[in-house]
Amino acid sequence: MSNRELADIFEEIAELMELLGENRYRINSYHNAARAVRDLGEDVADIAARGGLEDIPGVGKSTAEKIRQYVETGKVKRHEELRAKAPEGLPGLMKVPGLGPKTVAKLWKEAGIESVDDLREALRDRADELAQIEGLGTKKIKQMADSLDFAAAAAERITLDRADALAAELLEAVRGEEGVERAAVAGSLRRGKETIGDIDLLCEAPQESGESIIAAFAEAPNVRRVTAKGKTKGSVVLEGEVQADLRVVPAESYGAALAYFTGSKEHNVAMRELAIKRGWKLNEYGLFDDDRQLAGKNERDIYAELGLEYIPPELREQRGELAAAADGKLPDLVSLDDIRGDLHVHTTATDGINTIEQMVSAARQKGYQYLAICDHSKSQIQAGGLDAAELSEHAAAIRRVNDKYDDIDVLAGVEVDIFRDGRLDFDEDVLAGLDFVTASPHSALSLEGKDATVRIIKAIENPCVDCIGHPSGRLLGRRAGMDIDIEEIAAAAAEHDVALEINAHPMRLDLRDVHVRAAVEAGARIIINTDAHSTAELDLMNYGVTTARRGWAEKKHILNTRTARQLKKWLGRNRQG
Ligand code: DGT
Ligand code: CA
Ligand code: CA
Ligand code: ZN
Repeated sequence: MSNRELADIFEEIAELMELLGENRYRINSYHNAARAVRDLGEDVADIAARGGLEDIPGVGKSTAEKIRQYVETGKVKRHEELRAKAPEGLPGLMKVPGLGPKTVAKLWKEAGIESVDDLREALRDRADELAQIEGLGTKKIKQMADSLDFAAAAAERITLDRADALAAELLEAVRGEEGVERAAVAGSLRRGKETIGDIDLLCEAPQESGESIIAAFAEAPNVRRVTAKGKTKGSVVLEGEVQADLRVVPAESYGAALAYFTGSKEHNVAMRELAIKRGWKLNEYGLFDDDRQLAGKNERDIYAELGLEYIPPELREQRGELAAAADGKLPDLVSLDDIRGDLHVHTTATDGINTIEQMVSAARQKGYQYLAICDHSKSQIQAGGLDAAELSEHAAAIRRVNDKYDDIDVLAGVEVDIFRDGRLDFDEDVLAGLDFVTASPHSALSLEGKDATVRIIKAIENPCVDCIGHPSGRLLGRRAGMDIDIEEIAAAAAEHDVALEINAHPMRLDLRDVHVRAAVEAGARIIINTDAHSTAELDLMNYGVTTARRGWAEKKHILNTRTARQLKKWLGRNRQG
């Protein structure tokens, strides 16, 4: 039983309702409930036990009742009822990237497709027939086939936040054990890679403690099955079929093992070659000159002995970091402490679950100097996007809140849709009245080649735009997003002095690491935003910072490391008064 599982149930209720053609307003309330539950810092069962369900923002009476059902029975009645009305393979089919409830309804009613397997078969045997269905067509059919492939490839990997939470639980189970000196995450999770295959953990302990530490690891609450249990290594399968390994190593080789199991494999190979060039040997036990250990206890010593600056894990991808470290030219990477504000958050005015006041209060608690409220524009119908009149009212409300506090600048902004042709959802006279304008693509995200790049550049050229939100529009594991030419986009952004967003949400991470690097090299400004739809999501900032670091970004490249004064000066570049 977990918050995440309950959130998935609410999400599926919303999808099934849409599939079955039910009331739109009700459907949105389930999307909101899913988000509210997913973002809670506390277990719903604990909240239910102390009678606090109805105090959760975004949770009303009827949602609270459903949470109680879940806590008591592990099920939600409404969910079971809806499931009974549709073939059991349909929820899975709706989870295929690009297949919303509407398309699935068509496939089901007009082609008898009731599961992912049915669809795969139909795409193989009768694609032409499917293309005849109204609203589908050959292009859409081709996209479906592509996204089935994409989903199959992505299914094995999980998002960073999920891996983080699972790893934290495992480390907690290990850290209290007798003999444990140090314990840490290694592998792709330590490097902050955008998705994680399996979780690699390491702990330092004397050999005789190994067995009991591995036993404690195997008994961690999130472990479902144990696949290997030895004296120095354990392997387990966690909820959601995620695999995790723990290795127990002695003090003298902890640093070497940490370096080795952090990887990447390509980085390791290059490090080992460097050692060989000096007539030495490098492995997971240490750096050796014949039998003499030169380093091994601490990771830093290995880099130092090899004549390298310490290379932060995020850079260990064999993308030039060894050469830079040898020359003493590694970037001074931006860190979470450098961040002074968030410039893309939502509120209850559109699809957020917290009010302006609540978002501002959470930002002040973080010590932020500024916060830009950027709710959706009118074309985002399913998110409750604002029209010009509503936006103007919302901006006034934001400014009233801003006037109450002199320790934070609350900016009245918008996240305006970029249409497929690069035009924006609002005219310049509407946008010019705002303090901050983010323009983002939300639809037509399978746009290919030149069209995608032209679309974004056109938005960059709009004189009202300050920042491009999630420029490719990808959703990890769900859709690949637009194949934008980042060099061209970064050059345009630099020329027009428009910032590019690193959207920190672990499902997005967009700009992605290599895009960040291109933006840094082109001299474009970058802003790291959470796109928070709740106060809890403001905490996702660290994933954006990690992605920035993987793109070699320094503090000076990131606009929201500036003070409020500096930021406002920049915002004045294309605003009067
Ligand atoms: P993942 O799990 O697919 O997200 O990616 P990683 O990087 O965590 O890879 P994983 O779990 O297969 O291995 C963890 C680390 O162990 C990897 O980053 C480097 C090291 N490693 C694994 N296999 C090899 C190898 O064959 N040679 C070398 N030099 N290192 C390896
Ligand atoms: Ca791994
Ligand atoms: Ca591994
Ligand atoms: Zn947004």
